[in-house]
Amino acid sequence: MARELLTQDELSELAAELEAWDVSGSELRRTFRFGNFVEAFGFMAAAALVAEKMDHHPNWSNVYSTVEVALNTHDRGGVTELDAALARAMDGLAGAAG
Ligand code: H2B
Repeated sequence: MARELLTQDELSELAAELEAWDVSGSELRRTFRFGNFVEAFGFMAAAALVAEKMDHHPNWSNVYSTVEVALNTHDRGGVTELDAALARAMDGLAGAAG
């Protein structure tokens, strides 16, 4: 099920798939770097719509052109397939940036 914690094997597979993400802890972490604030905020606005549709929301912060993201499933206390799906969506939205 999407809301079950991923196993160590599944996390290893995910680490190989999501090259730009740090999969080592109890959350998926990535720093996105854009050309300027408007691009960073545009990414956040687009990602927010995806997250709301999924009913699965990122922990993130923004400083000018940088967006730091940490994904986990709060009510499971770790990483589930929902986090993987949101990470993939964010990678798609960021395009070549990062
Ligand atoms: N987002 C994340 N990242 N983890 C959750 O456990 C979570 C969420 N729970 N978004 C959702 C909302 C829950 O609070 C609502 C009621 O479905």
